[in-house]
Amino acid sequence: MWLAVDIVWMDNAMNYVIDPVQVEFWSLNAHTAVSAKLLADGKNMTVLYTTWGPGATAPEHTHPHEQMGLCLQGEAVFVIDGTEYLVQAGQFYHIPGNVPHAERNDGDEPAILVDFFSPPREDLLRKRFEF
Ligand code: NI
Repeated sequence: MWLAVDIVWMDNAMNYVIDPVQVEFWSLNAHTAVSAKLLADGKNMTVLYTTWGPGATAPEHTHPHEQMGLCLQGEAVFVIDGTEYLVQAGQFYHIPGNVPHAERNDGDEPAILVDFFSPPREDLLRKRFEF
């Protein structure tokens, strides 16, 4: 006997539930070996999913947006305000606005990071990294 259960999948324009597998990848400019997916384009924040191949790098940069995130897979070195931090799968990070930072993957396996930016990153919404 079947129970009547309403399950709503991703057929809603608001995308209340987001499956990264369904989101298209694009190459993140100004980075090496980093691909990105724009997971959510919210009113007050932007969520970006990035995959970092072995040896991947991001240039040191600074933006007014507050940036928080988590490492879903692998590990990444964050240089935040001149100090290096190793962020491993399952760990989170927090970069206040206007604090210089860079990231890289020194490991042998791809790393996956999910970033939450507030206010929204207008550049990333255009699939361009400008900060
Ligand atoms: Ni940043």
